[in-house]
Amino acid sequence: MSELKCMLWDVDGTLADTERDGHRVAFNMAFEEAGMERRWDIATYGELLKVTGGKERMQFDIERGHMPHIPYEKIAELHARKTIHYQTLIADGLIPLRSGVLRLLEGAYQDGITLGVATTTTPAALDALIEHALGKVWFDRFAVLAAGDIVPHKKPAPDIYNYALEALGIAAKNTLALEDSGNGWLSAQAAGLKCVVTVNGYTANQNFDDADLVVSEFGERDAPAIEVISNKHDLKAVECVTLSHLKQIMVG
Ligand code: XBP
Ligand code: MG
Repeated sequence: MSELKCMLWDVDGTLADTERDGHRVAFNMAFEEAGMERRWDIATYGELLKVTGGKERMQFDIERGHMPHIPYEKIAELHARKTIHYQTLIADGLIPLRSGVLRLLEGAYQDGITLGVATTTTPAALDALIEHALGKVWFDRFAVLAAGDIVPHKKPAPDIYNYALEALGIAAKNTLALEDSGNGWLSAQAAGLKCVVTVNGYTANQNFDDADLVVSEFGERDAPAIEVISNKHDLKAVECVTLSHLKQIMVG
């Protein structure tokens, strides 16, 4: 039985649906700008999401022969341009937060729960989303922003969660992860965290066996009820995910 002291949030797919209309579009803009023919359509990008990290994703596409070979420095350059395009898309307000995200974040913050981010995404991309979708005040409200290349191995390895826990000095048993993908769930699980999964179009058919709660959305009180996909702790009345539900998961 453990108290909920900390929530670590994944970013892409969890805070907002950034992949299909954000990151994917930005990669294609960078490919076009560099005079490359490769484009990642919606279905192809879904396959490529099994590889976490944008640079790693390009490297994978090259290695399987779907993009011409380019040296790693060129991949990093392309990725830097992609990040600039992504920042512009986010600054234009194209990607809203998912339902219930702000409600849960604000409720947890008011309740004194430590909040942090644990993501594979590049810090500059994370900053853009915080500034334009959440609001600048959240730069001070998150106690740790763990992102990108600061750890040797990206999700599904546990490194980014372990990094955030160590930075905060908070035990895994008091921390809940919020994720949207199979790779994210594996990462949180390997770090010893309980985990709530909110699926999306790209992740709905992935494997979340033994996750603590799997839902279609966090949802809102005054909106139609969410779909509960799995409910390990037998929580009652999950019409939307509340802070009370998250606390019950930790003691369950
Ligand atoms: C997100 C990722 C990232 C983004 C693109 O995974 O894998 O690579 O797709 O961001 P998660 P970058 O949500 O599990 O953290 O291009 O900045 O890597
Ligand atoms: Mg994610």
